[in-house]
Amino acid sequence: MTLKLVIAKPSPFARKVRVALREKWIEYEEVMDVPWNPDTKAPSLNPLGKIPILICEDGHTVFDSSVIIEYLETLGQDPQLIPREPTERVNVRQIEALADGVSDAVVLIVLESKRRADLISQDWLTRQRAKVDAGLKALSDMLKGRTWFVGDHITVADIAAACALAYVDTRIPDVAWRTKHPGLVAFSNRLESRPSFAATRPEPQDIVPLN
Ligand SMILES: N[C@@H](CCC(=O)N[C@@H](CS)C(=O)NCC(=O)O)C(=O)O
Repeated sequence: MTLKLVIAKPSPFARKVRVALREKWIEYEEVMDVPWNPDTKAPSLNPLGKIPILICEDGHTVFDSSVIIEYLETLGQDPQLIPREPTERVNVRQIEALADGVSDAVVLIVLESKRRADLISQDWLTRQRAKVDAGLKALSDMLKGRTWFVGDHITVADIAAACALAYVDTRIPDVAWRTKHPGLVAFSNRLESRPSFAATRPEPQDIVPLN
């Protein structure tokens, strides 16, 4: 039995893990699930009902993209995506949290936009949009035009940031991050040209409207 990863095609969190598995050349099987649909399997595997979820060879499940990637690190396959050195580790984790926060804000914008027109809160959309703008500016400032966020090879910081950028493009393409942050453009182009990213491009998916 191989590892199974429960994913949705647009999910930036699932993409982080899909890229990590590919970068490490770990074989796995993808299981599609739409966590917003009534027939979703996610709640039976993760009490939070969220994907991605890793189903390990002995059947136990690991959820939350950060924890899954931490688990993948224990399998001993290079490249090491989370540094062992404590200061570098905290830096990588901080950038990952920032990038994931941008993706979280985009998810909230998508969900709010799908509500019945008279229920949509413009204040809420503005609040989440401000997080996207501030998060992308902070990522740009932290990258400082370098090739990698931390150290001299790919880490989960780079993976999470590139996944967040592509997710912004997929869901809220009017965010003008390319004109504001040229350093992030070069970074995103470089990452997206890697086979692990090229094979996992986000594909938009219809969501059942929530009220
Ligand atoms: N912190 C989680 C976030 C995962 C997440 O928000 N997944 C979304 C899809 S992009 C989901 O499954 N949402 C379903 C729900 O909230 O009910 C991670 O990094 O894995």
